[in-house]
Amino acid sequence: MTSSPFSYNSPVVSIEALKHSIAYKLMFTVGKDPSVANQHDWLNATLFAVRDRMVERWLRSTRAQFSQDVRQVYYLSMEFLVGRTLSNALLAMGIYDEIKQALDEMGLSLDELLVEETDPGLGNGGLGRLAACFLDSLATMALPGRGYGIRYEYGMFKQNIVNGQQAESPDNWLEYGNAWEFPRHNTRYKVRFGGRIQQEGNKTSWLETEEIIAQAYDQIIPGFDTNATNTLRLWSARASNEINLGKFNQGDYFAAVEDKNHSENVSRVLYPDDSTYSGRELRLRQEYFLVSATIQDIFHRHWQTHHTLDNLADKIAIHLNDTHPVLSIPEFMRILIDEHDYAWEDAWDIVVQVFSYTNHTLMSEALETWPVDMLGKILPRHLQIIFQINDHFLKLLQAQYPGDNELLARASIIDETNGRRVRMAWLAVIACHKVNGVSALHSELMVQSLFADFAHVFPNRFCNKTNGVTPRRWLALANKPLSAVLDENIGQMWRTNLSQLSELTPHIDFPKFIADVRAAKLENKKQLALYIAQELNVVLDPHALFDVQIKRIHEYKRQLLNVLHVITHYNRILKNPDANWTPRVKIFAGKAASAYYAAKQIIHLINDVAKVINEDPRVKNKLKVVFIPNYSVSLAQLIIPAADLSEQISLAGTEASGTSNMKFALNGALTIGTLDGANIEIQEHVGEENIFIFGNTAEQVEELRRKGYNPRQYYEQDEELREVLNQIATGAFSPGDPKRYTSLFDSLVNFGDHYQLLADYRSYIDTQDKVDELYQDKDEWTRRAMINVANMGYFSSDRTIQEYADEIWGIESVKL
Ligand code: B1H
Repeated sequence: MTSSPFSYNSPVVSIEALKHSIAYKLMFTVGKDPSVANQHDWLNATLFAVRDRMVERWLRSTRAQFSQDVRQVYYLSMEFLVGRTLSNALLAMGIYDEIKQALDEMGLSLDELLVEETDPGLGNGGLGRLAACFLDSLATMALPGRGYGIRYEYGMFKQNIVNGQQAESPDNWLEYGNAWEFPRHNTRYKVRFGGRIQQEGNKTSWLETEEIIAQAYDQIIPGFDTNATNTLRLWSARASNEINLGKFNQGDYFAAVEDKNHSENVSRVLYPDDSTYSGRELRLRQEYFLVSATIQDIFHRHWQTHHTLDNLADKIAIHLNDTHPVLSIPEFMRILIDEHDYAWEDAWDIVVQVFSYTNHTLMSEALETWPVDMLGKILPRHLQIIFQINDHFLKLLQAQYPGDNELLARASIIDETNGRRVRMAWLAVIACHKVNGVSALHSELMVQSLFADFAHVFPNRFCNKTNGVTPRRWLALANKPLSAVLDENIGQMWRTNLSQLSELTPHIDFPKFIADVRAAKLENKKQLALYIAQELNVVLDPHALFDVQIKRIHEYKRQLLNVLHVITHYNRILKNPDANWTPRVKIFAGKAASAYYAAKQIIHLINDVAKVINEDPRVKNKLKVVFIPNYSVSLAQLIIPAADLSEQISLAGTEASGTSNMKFALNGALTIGTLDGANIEIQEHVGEENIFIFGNTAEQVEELRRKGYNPRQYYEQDEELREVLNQIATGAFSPGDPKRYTSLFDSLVNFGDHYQLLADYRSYIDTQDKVDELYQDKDEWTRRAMINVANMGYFSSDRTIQEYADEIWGIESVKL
């Protein structure tokens, strides 16, 4: 074995042994004869064979964590968007090429099997994917941590485009089984709802509750090039009585079974909306379901080793991925006080040391607040504890700021301004020793706006942890052509030490390097073009500029601003067809929340515009527009490496961080973006000359709002903009339904243009012109793209996780 500092040690595996275990798994675990096995059977056989090899590492890791009795972090999240597992596991174990060869010799293609794997959609977008990147980094760095979430039976809905519009269908991802999970039939906890409180002296009991069962399903999270692994534990709901025997005996069979269905509903489906908080009772039940099962499990594990809860704060850290699992706090208090007789102060002391919380959004419509009545009905004891926490806090505040009743009303966990509601973010801030934002700008705005009062009360509580992405999935796995070029020039170690990308800098001036990089990009673009030809029947020129905006569809992300550019560009081509246009392909993908009308209109408009432009013979190859349906982690892995231009054009001050911005730059795309979220830090790292920044800053946005923003003024003064908006309003792209977009027009021109598209339009268009110009100089474009890649080391989730480990959780790597 080599031990060069430029490459990883590869394990010694025999191809024959791999072939044998795949064939064995097909027969004895899948239970099929090779002569009748289909692709999916072979995929499962391969998954099982690989999983077996990983189990050994897993058990060893878990044993090491246990025996070294190190402090652990538990990462609680309602979403984990892990993506497909097989390819990642092969990469982590260093047997990708070996399995490929083994399958090859068996007459099978690894590439064909890989795309057979269902991509579990257990998340909405950035927040869920961040959780998955964090698990990957924790495992790779041998940091002791576990993810806890919900095993939704239905993940994010599937998106079809029907007549230009989004149509949703259920994502039954477990239909063909999930070879990667281990059901833990003996790890079950009761989760209780409803009931009443009984007070006897000092003792409070929660009685007459309705019960359901949470059952654990475990997944191995492999670390890259290490024996370290971690666990993702997902909970699935089971009815506590298989069927309601009372009703069954009364002969009401269907009512008995319906009851069972009712309780299992808790883990049935992911809420597919990450921008407006739902307020539904089922969501509250889901959140408590995750929390209750998880906290019981954590206490159980701790008790097994320590036989006391007094040292909890030394041994565990619990992290809340947004407020969704914040009921953990009253649950933790409840167990210590009601079940273990702790005094309030002692329990509270532990809570504050154990818990930490990440805020992911400042937008009021996404902040969780539960009506006091609803919370009291479903979790009466928790509501009581929340009131008590609030009392303690308000007393403290009163002592510190006597007479400031307005402050008291603002900082109270109970919002009395519209009905009585529990502000979950307030609860998190009051109970956690650390609260972080996800980019420098967002963390700064967080203490200036949303948490301004608390920042005075708890000056050391707030901090920033800029997001990152795992280079394993987002470069090594997604972009093999570019990875090969990197390996050839700087060795392989960037996979676990992304800062080493900076060693590319001296290579950037070599024509051979630039040519190799460009060839890699072209290969990726051809792959994507092939997919688009097959799926959408649109033929693309892979030499055109691939301009990509892929993310959830939301007004604040301003896909509509991108559409305004598309139409502007189209108009210009028609006016001057023979000019030297830089051929462009505009690529969109993303899901709209099913009840979000404005977002659905945007999808409709993109498809309407695409149809008109793609069918206009005057445009030819100068401009093409595609909307790729059903965006997912696996589609992102295909699309991002093929991008030349990354659109990160949210209104400044609205996108907390963004993470696709990092993935694109890491894969050699140039960014066009506003000074928002992590774009700002990307600019600082890659240099102003190597990124296309436009539009108002967060401060200017605020100032415009303060002074009274009048979008109509831009409409009236900018002729080109006016033409575009009039075309949309009068049905130029919806001739069969000319009024289709009048309300969209009104929302921009007459009803306030909440996300200030018109204010940024001119600067955006002018910047897009600079993009076109630079793309004409292919070498210079590639040079700048590679300066981006060379400076993306900071945006590895390994860096982010190291900061959490050191500054928030206080955990250290285990020795293996
Ligand atoms: C982000 C969410 C989110 N922010 C509510 N907030 C949800 C809110 O199901 N819900 O109720 C789900 C998700 N997601 C994103 O987090 C930010 O918009 C991104 O800017 C950020 O990069 C990402 C990760 O920090």
